[in-house]
Amino acid sequence: MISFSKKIKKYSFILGISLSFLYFIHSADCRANGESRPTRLEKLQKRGYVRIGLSNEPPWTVIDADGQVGGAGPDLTHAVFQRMGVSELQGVLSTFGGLIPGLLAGRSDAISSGLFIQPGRCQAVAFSEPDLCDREAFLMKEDMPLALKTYRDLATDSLLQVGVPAGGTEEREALAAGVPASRLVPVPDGPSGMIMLLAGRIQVYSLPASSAQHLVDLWRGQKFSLVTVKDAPVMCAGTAFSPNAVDLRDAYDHVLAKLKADGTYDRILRAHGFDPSLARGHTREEFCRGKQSL
Ligand code: 6CS
Repeated sequence: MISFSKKIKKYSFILGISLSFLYFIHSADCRANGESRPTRLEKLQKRGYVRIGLSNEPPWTVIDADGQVGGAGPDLTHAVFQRMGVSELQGVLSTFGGLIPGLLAGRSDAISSGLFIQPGRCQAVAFSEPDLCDREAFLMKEDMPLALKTYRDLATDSLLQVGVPAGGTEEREALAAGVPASRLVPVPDGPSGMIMLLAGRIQVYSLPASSAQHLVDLWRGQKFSLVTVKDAPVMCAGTAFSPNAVDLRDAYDHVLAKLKADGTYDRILRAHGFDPSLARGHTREEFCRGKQSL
């Protein structure tokens, strides 16, 4: 008497064989009558929209009251995909740390949220060529007595609690400069960081300079000081694709280069206060190799 589990094994083996046989027939059939399987880009063109993973961090990304997605990243990515024959862009909102897991789980087709190109991330996703670049900054209450200009300064003062974007680069930079993890406080988003600063929960909030300036402008009733970090390189972001969507990433890079050549790229970046000259002449490879300075 064949045991139940042996039966299961036998039937699932037969099922496996027949499914792969059917797949083989089908793809052979496609190839036989010259039909090739649609590429990812062809699928998006047919579907008519691209799903973009983003977190809420102006001016990199802007989500307005009726959920419309904009900001430097999505506006640039939308312009590229429109040239690729995909007219609509749909935003998939997530925390910063949830962007890559969301992409790998298929909840988005690409990430356009100012995701800095870094060696570790290059192992997980396929980045486009650099698009948005920025320096790092420290935000502090104006009455902060200490002249803090470097991550090194943060390491030497054992009383400082430092806020960093959850899942962001700043945590890596601070740890590399010797700031103990016990003094790093993950911050979910910009407004929370400002509330934590005002409440004295953190004394320094480390984030990209353009994000910091946007928050200072937003909280103009309060006195903050914004310092550009001296010992951190200029960071450049890229639009990120799933590691098995390199064909789509390459098609994207091809059109991005055209937009960098015809003025569209400059116009979109300047509209959001980004300097288009920073990314020029630099490649994803450099940043994936861990380029240190610009
Ligand atoms: O990619 C990063 O890690 C950084 N980029 C942005 C736009 N915000 C979070 C984080 O700082």
